[in-house]
Formats: sequence, structure tokens, C-alpha cells
Amino acid sequence: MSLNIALIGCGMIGREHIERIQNRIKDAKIVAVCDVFEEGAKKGAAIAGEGTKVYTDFNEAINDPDVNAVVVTTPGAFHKDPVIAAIKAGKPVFSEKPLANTAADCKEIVDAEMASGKHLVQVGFMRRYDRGYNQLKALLDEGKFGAPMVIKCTHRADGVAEDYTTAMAVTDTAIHEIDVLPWLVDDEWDEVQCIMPKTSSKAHEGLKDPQIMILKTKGGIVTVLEVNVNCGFGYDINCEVVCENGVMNLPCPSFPTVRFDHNVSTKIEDNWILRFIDSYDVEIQDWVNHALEGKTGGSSAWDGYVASITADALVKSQTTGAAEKVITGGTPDFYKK
Ligand code: ISE
Repeated sequence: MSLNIALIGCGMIGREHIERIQNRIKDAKIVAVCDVFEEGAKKGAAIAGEGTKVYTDFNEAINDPDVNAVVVTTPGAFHKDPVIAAIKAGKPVFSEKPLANTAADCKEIVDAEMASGKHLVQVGFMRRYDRGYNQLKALLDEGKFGAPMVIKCTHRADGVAEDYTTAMAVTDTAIHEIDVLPWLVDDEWDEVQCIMPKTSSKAHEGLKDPQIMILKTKGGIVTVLEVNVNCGFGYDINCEVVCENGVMNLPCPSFPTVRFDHNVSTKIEDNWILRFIDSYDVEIQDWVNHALEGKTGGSSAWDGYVASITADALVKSQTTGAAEKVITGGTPDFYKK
């Protein structure tokens, strides 16, 4: 048995996943690609290889009888409709992060999945598959370090495109920490706040960057996250967990330490695709393995919804400056582990 996938949305991450699935993932292949722009779909099909069907209508692609699973890699604002179409067709669906751009859209997905009675949706929060985060989690779960109390993170990028907005620092960037940290420490967000420091002269017109986000869990753990997307020196992800008896730091991909020209230096990764490339491979293989057994792994639609509620609260705080509560209404039984 193999997953015959229709991939919806042939932009950059879509093309990455096509290449990944065709070349590195077992028991799955892309049989159809879809993009509203036919040229985009054809580019995707060229990567997928001969015989790949080309669609511009996601409903047709998803309901193609040769298709038994769906990957959604459209921009976040257009995730909801194809994800719900896949649920209605009873086909497992992997949606890139965020599940949707608003909590209201995520809620519609959650409601559709619960109504279907089957767990069909997995959200592409790949950090849950990153080796380093898993090493931290294993250490924390050992217990000897005591309870985590403070988490200090940086999410830095070289630079961003002109269409990157102040809100996207939350909905597109910090959304990774919003998902991975509660998973890491087995807790839930309670309240969140965003503080705007002096803006970098490198940020484009209208963009507030860097931003400091303070997120507190129900168990009292406080995270301080620096989002800084114009740092100009690479893609720099750090996470330090301060526990009662010890402190642990996320390992970063290793590069040689170089002594040259009166300096000792170590490279920093160039961009997020390279930084998390291994996690993406592990994540997609895990989705395939689960889907073949009629299950989902990683982040569920509920996790995607909660991340989006948290993001909405942080975006609100970007203008109010106040701490905002994260109100989820509690996990439905359907999603309880
Ligand atoms: C991008 O979509 C990602 O998912 C990256 O991990 C994140 O660092 C970046 O800010 C996003 O635009």
C-alpha cells in the first residue's frame, strides 16, 4: 500500500515537498499537483515527473479517484478550503503551517474533522520532529533537572520579503515556538504579550522588527522570545530552558570551528529550509506512516487551532501592549491523547 498524493499549492514549500516525497520518502508518491496558476502547477509536475496529473481546481485534484491522500502547501490564507475538501473526501491531509491564518478558519477545520469522526489532519509544525528539540524533551522528561521555569528563545532571520508584515512576526514566524514549546514542556499557554523595542533601521517601511514576545503557561513557565527577522547574519534559532537544577540549550546544526585571520568562528545556517531540512524529511515520513495506518502524528488540527488562538492573542497585544489571555475552551474528547 502506498499513499498517492495530490499536492495543492506549488509555491516554494510545495515544490520542496514534491522533491522530498518523490526522492526521499518511502511508500508515497505525488500523482497529482494543483495550483490556481497553471504555470505553477506545471512547474510542480516537472519536479514530480512524467505522468503527474496537473490541476488548477483543488476539488478536482482531491476527488481524483487515483488520489488517496492530500498535501496542502498553498499560502496559509488558502489552507481551509482544500483541507476541508480532503476531510469531506475521507482522505488524510497534511497541511503546512499554520493550519489557517485565523482561529475562526481553524475552528471550521476542527469542526469538520470531528463531524467526520476520523483523525485525518496533520499540521506541518516540523520542529516537533527536529532532533535537537527531541533531545531537549528527552532530557526534560528524565526529571532530574527539576521543573522548567524560564525559556529564552531567539527566532532570527537574515531578512524578509517586502510583503512580510508586523503581524506575520507572530502568525508566520513565532507560530513555531507557539506550537513547539507547550509540546516540549507538556503545558498550555495562559497569557501572552508583545513588546516593541526600537525598530531596526534595516526593517522595511511599516514593519516593526525586532519584537519581544512574553508567553506564560498555565503552569507558570515564562518564555521570552526575540523575533528578529532582519538580523543580517543568518538563520539563528536558539532555545534555552532554565530548570530548577540545570539549564539546557537547543543544539544547533554543527559546523566546523574555524581559526582564521586572528578569529575563531563557526558558521550559522543560511535559512530555515536548510536549518530544518532533516526535520521536514522525518515529519513527512511520519505523516505517511501514520496515514497508511489510518492515523495522524505530530500536531493535530486541534493543536493548529490552539496555536492560532494564541497567535491571535499575541497579534492583539502588538497593538494593546497588554498581556492577553489565551482562551481555548478546553480540549474536546476527540482530541485528547
Ligand atoms: C517560514 O514560513 C517558516 O516556517 C520558518 O520556519 C520561519 O522561520 C519563517 O519566519 C517563516 O516565514
